[in-house]
Amino acid sequence: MGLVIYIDMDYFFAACEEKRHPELKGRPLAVGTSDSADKLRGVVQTCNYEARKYGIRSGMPTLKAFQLYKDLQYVKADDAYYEEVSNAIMEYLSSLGFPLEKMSIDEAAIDVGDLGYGKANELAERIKEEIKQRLGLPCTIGISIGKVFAKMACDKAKPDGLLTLDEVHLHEFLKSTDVKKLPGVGSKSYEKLSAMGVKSIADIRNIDPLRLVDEFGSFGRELYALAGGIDESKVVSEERVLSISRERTLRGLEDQQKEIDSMLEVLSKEVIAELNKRKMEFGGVGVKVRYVDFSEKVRDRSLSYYSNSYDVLYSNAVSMIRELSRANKVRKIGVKAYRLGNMSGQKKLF
Ligand code: DCP
Ligand code: CA
Ligand code: CA
Repeated sequence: MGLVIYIDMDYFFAACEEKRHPELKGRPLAVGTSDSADKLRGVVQTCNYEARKYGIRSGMPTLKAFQLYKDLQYVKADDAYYEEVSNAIMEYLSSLGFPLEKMSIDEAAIDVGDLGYGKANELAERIKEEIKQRLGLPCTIGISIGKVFAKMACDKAKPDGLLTLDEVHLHEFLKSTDVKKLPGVGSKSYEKLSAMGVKSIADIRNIDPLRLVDEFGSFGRELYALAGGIDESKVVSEERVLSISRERTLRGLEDQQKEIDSMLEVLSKEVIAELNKRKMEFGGVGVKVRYVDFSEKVRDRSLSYYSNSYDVLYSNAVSMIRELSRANKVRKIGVKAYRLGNMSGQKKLF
């Protein structure tokens, strides 16, 4: 079974804002759902660690956050921007060449196989460094035998940390960690487990596994395994790639059509590069346009042949996107190659 390296970005939305507005750094900052003008109505989506010192947390009404710290800096969330940063992180991680599973907008697990703890630790240090250098963002990394323990190691090492739970440390960790830290143990399960005398994760081993299954169903079996240091959660990578797409936000230049055309060239080149890397061809082209009011339109077109040509991708994409971008002001465009086939496999077929 392969080791898992688990990466979770630190205070993600707020870190993205600090990156593009460095003047926000160093003082409490929250990112929330509502406009700055109407900021007392919304909810805090996240905040930097300076704000956490005052007890501010994700999910808290913004009003409460301002009560906790009246000079709080506040920014409205910009989902499109965080998505782009997320894509850049995932692209970098997948370029490492290991199976990768994206777990959420700001976290991913990679399976480094039989690399061993020493090498995995070195790789994790490099990943932290590269994400900081290339993207200007801090992250925390956990390493262990499965996704659950690797994520828990990551949680424990936050922020800007790195923690490896190898066999030796894992047992100590299970003995000293409160059972409510286990992913999946909510307040109900926690009450039940407490009533059974369970405090640490390792304490679960004192309970008859049949009783655990009675109480918790198949989750009971998993609890028993985890408590014994067995984590079978594996990285599930997107093995069957259904499409390859790239998208980007426009800068909003005067001549929108010109900007769209040149951005489409760049995006098409990126898609072709990704196809070539995977030795794949496409039999369909799609485009997506997001307008300034956040509405979206898509178009796609199946081809009567398979191709890996940039010209085929670009010319189809550009004609569809012109049609969509004539009338409205565009904020973001995307291009997609689909009906993918393996180049060697295709030749065998025909
Ligand atoms: N998020 C949200 N609403 C929530 C929780 C999170 O919109 N109630 C968003 C904002 C977060 C992002 O998801 O930046 C990632 O969530 P995390 O739980 O990973 O938290 P952070 O990355 O913000 O902080 P950290 O991981 O350092 O604790
Ligand atoms: Ca995070
Ligand atoms: Ca996360």
